[in-house]
Amino acid sequence: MTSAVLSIGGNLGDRLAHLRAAVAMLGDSVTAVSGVYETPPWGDGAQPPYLNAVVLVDDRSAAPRDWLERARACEAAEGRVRDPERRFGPRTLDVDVIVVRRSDGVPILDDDPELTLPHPRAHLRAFVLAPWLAVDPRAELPGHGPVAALLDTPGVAADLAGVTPRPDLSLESME
Ligand code: PH2
Ligand code: MG
Ligand code: MG
Repeated sequence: MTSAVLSIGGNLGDRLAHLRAAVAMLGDSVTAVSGVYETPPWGDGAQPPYLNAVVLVDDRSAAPRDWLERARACEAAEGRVRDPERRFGPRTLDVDVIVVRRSDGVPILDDDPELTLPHPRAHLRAFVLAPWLAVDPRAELPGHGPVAALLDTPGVAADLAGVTPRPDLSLESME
């Protein structure tokens, strides 16, 4: 059994609809969903702003790779097209696996380039850390420490200024 922290984002098409579709596809594994944030694009030239959020998931039958497969299934369902020339280019939906933990809470570490755990750039990304802290005030990034402290590091703190909560947009289920 594993739990995971997933970062979801997108900057093409109906951005909110793509994020909502990801949460819906993750289904019963979802234990918490952050608010939605509008964030400046990071990397790779001019492109539209993103919507970002963080989803916490838990599934007694999921191995670490299953989270990657589910992430890719969500991206494919939302029409994600990968441009091999533009690694950080615009996309309808991106679902990144940030951290995976065993049921006893021990983080799983892996240097596999296909699924590096924890995510190798998460500690640098205010658009991951801010929603994550909002949904879990005690969040820790293995190898880097408390997420609250990471948001205070100079580069991240500067980026945080551009990370804008959008309380008018919600991913909570509308049942
Ligand atoms: N994802 C990227 C590249 N740049 N910028 C923002 N603001 N949010 C993202 O989710 C994002 C990005 C590649 O995964
Ligand atoms: Mg990403
Ligand atoms: Mg990705």
